[in-house]
Amino acid sequence: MVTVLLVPALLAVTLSCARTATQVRPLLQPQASTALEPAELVAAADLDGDGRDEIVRVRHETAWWGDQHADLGGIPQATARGDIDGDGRQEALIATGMGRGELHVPARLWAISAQGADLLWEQQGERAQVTDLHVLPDPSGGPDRIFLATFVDRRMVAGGFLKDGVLDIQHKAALALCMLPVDAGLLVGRLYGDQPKSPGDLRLVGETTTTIPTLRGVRALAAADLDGDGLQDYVIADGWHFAYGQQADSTVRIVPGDGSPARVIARLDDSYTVRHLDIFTPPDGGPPVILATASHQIVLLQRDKLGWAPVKLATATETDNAVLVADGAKLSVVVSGQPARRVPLARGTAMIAE
Ligand SMILES: [Ca+2]
Ligand SMILES: [Ca+2]
Repeated sequence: MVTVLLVPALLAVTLSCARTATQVRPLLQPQASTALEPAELVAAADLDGDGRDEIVRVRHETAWWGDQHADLGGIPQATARGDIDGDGRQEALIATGMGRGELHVPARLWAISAQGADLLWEQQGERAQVTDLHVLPDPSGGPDRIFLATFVDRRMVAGGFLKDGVLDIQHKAALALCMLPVDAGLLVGRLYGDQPKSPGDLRLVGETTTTIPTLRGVRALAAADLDGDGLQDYVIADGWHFAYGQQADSTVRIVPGDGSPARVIARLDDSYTVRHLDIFTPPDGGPPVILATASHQIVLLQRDKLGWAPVKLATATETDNAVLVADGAKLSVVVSGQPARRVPLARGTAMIAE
């Protein structure tokens, strides 16, 4: 930068670029956080359809929202949101199962609505653990569809769409903790390969099965059209290692839908993995943004002029989760914990290219 300031020709170029770069938008920046009541998991959805998200918090296996509460009977494991019954109001989905102090409960999926908590699905088994949960639009225009991945024994994970309380299994694979239906088929991310402690991988299961190169095992998946070219791009959290405390690389990678080379957009050095990825479009417009829940921090990834800029929103523990909360055009991220925290997001001064 010093060199640029000393060379008038380069300075002129820089200023000219600044003048012509009208398609810029300030990055979302975290504001001072506020403490909320303690929660082991937080969920959010616009339960009454007024354009403002309601927050659901789970503590001691009980969900609390508005003036209601419900006993979930298990440790919260995953959350997602969508209008699963097509009534124009969202439901907050919460998966529960086994965990510390709870070894003999079934895996369950709950739908929290303005009316109450509905049990959508339940499965007994030696490992009651929902490993992945997505709510996806129905291509035929019906209500949003639920895709869920769950252990069916100690090692095998099955994933499928939930229909009338029954899991319509699409795929099974050992330690495939994440599965995501995409336009081209089903993305299946394995933590480990076929041999004990061997690296996991990512496969696209369609009419044929292809392997998408990753750095070892995969822990989280998301997909969206990030660059507006009409093609789905994949976002992948990889780098898992069996000696994760020492050897893991907590990387976030984009596989562009146009076939151009995959690239790492973030490497989170203080975390050993990214456990969850969410992609959202800010209510005031602009390109999609990625919310990454890592083992030790919550990070927002946004496109800037040079690539992707990571912004740390909060520290986190290995069991915390984070959800985006919209209140009209006002955005915040709510992070579980003791206490839970709300981190408002506001447009700052750094520029983001559109
Ligand atoms: Ca609402
Ligand atoms: Ca609904």
